[in-house]
Amino acid sequence: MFTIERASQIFPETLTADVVPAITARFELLSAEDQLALIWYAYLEMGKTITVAALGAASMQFAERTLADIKAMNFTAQSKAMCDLANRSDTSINRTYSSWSVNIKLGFWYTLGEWMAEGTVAPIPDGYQLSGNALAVLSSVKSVSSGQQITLLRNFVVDMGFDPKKAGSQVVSEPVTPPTPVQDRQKISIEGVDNLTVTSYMELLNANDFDNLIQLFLEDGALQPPFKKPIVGADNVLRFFKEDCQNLKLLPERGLTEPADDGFTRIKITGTVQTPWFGAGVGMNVAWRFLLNPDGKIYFVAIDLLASPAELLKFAR
Ligand code: 45D
Repeated sequence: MFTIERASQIFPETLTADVVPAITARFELLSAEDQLALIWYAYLEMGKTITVAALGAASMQFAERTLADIKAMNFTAQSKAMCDLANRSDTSINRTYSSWSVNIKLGFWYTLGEWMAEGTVAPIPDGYQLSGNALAVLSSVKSVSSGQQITLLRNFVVDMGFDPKKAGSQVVSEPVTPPTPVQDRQKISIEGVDNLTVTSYMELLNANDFDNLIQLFLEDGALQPPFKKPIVGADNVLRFFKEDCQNLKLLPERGLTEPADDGFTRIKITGTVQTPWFGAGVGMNVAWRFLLNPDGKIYFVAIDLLASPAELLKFAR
């Protein structure tokens, strides 16, 4: 019998971008001031090559109050509020921040970044000197691929704030957009893989059709996002889809199907994924590792951020 633990070990030759958790861990050791300045410099640097898109107004309404409160403060208080976020101290702004979904957090910082650039919110002090450690982390951030850089920025932001329960039980997230009308959906084809469950997974996720997507999973099935523990159980996976997976663009390219124990099937696909934040500007190289039961239902799928483009073509037999 497969367990989630065993399932997560299919296709062990897949090399993931270990630099991401490694750089994140070094970042978290820096002072709050260094963290904010480092993100600012990294963000400016990236802005030269890729552009961030603001999310729709609908998704920003949840952060509006907090943003207005911060805008009304003087520079000293604004800097303190931002440092508090990085310090994860117990403040009311931090508690509110922690209750937001990833996209609302990113939208909040996106807005603050705009305001810092135009001078309505306290900028990073002119001539701020990063510590030696912070400079080393910044140069590591600059050295990785753009898909890995945006994953780092996302990590840095997600863990700020203060969550009294340590496990954001009630997340405030954007309303779920209606699924793309059936006639406007794009058909997916994957070189080397002809599997209805897998192609439906890609097509339904691209269409934001989460209620049908979840039907592909077993009730006790699991999904493992990059660098995370598996999310177990169809209800939890559905919540994750609705909170964190809107408007993604999955572009699977090729793959391999193999029989596994007990009549199960394992399928590895590689390709790229685009986030609504950066659109076609950044393609993240990923692998999907599926384990399907004998009825073709998803027992397990892991999404890995790949170490390098060479991994896109690696299918060890
Ligand atoms: O502190 O099949 C300032 C799943 C300075 C689902 C700033 C998936 C101060 C299943 C600049 C103001 C989701 C797993 C801060 C597939 C300061 C599935 C601002 C994968 C913070 C394929 C910083 C999807 C800002 C994937 C504004 C892999 C930073 C999705 C903004 C990955 C950073 C999406 C942004 C990623 C980062 C998105 C917008 C990595 C966005 C990253």
